[in-house]
Amino acid sequence: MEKLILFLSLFLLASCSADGSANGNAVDSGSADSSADSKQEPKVAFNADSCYKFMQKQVDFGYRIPSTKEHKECGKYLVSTLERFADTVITQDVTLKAYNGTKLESRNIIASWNPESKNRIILCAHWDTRPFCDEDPKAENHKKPVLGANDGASGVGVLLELARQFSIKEPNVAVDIILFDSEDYGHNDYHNSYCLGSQHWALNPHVPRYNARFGILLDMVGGKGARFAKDLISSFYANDVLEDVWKTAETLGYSSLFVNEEGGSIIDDHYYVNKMIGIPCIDILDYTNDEGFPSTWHTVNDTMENIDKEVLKAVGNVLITYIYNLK
Ligand code: AHN
Ligand code: ZN
Repeated sequence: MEKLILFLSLFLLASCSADGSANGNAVDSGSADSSADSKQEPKVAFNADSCYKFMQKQVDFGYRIPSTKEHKECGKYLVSTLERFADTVITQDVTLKAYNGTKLESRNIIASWNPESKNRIILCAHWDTRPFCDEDPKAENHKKPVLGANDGASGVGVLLELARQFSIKEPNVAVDIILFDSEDYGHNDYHNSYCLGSQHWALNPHVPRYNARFGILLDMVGGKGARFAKDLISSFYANDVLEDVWKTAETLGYSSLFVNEEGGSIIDDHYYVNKMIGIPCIDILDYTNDEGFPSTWHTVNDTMENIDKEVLKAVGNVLITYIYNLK
C-alpha cells in the first residue's frame, strides 16, 4: 500500500510542471517523433497545450491597452513568469506618445539566457493589444478594443513556452526574448505610429552597445487557417535566416503553413529592429498577398475560439528545431 502511494505521488509530481498547468517536458502525442527510439529524443518538446494556457492567461487579464490596469497587471504576470525561466529579466518602463497625443505607459520586457555571451539571438513579439476594432465589418464595433488572442497573445504564448523549454535545456546560443509594448496603437495615416515600443528599444537598447546575430519576430502565429509568406522586409534584411527557417518548416512537413510565396512589405516591429539598430530580423506573420491579414485581424473576433493549437504547435516545433540546431 505504502509503495502504491509513493508511486502515485511520484507520478503526480512528474506530471505537473512548475506552473501547475502544462505537462512538463513530455513529447506531445501526435508529434512526428513520439515513436520507438525515444531514448534519442531531445529533452525538449514544444507543448502546444502549455502555450495555449500562456495565451489564455493573457487574454483573461482583459484588453492589454497601454496605460490601463489590465495592461499593467498582465505586464507583471509576464515578468514574473519569465523570471521563473530566464537568467535575467529587465524591464524598460517609459511613457510613449501615440499619434493622437495619448500617453502610453509602456513596458518592454527582456528575458535573457547567458546574458554575457556575444553569440546571441533575439526572439520577439508584441504584448499590447489594439484599442480599436477598426477592421471589423460592423461599424458599431470600430470603437471597441481588440481582445488580441492572436494579435498579441499568440506570439507571446509561443515565446513563454519556448522560455519554459530553455529552462529545461539551454540552447547552444544565448537568447534574448523581447516582449515589445505599444505596437498596436498606430494609425495608417501617421508615419511610424505603430511599433512604438520596438522603436524605443532600438534607440535605447537594454544594454549599451547591444548586438545580436539576428532576430525572429512572431506576430499572429495562432489563427485558424494561418499562412506565413516570405515578408519582403524580412527577405531584404535577413534572407539567410528567412530561408533557413522556411527550410526547417519544410523538413518538418509544414510547407502548407510556411508557404513558399512572396509576402507583403509589412511595417512591423522587425522593421525597426532592422532599420534602427541594424540587427537582421525576420517576421513570422500571418499575411499573404491573396488573403492579406487574417479575417479576425483588428476585429471583435480576435478571440481564443479562433485559435488553432495545431498552428501554434507547428510554429513552436519549427522554432525549437531551428534554435536547438544553432551553434
Ligand atoms: C500595419 O498595419 C502598418 N502594420 C501591421 C502591424 C501589426 C498590427 N501587426 C499586428 N497588428
Ligand atoms: Zn494589430
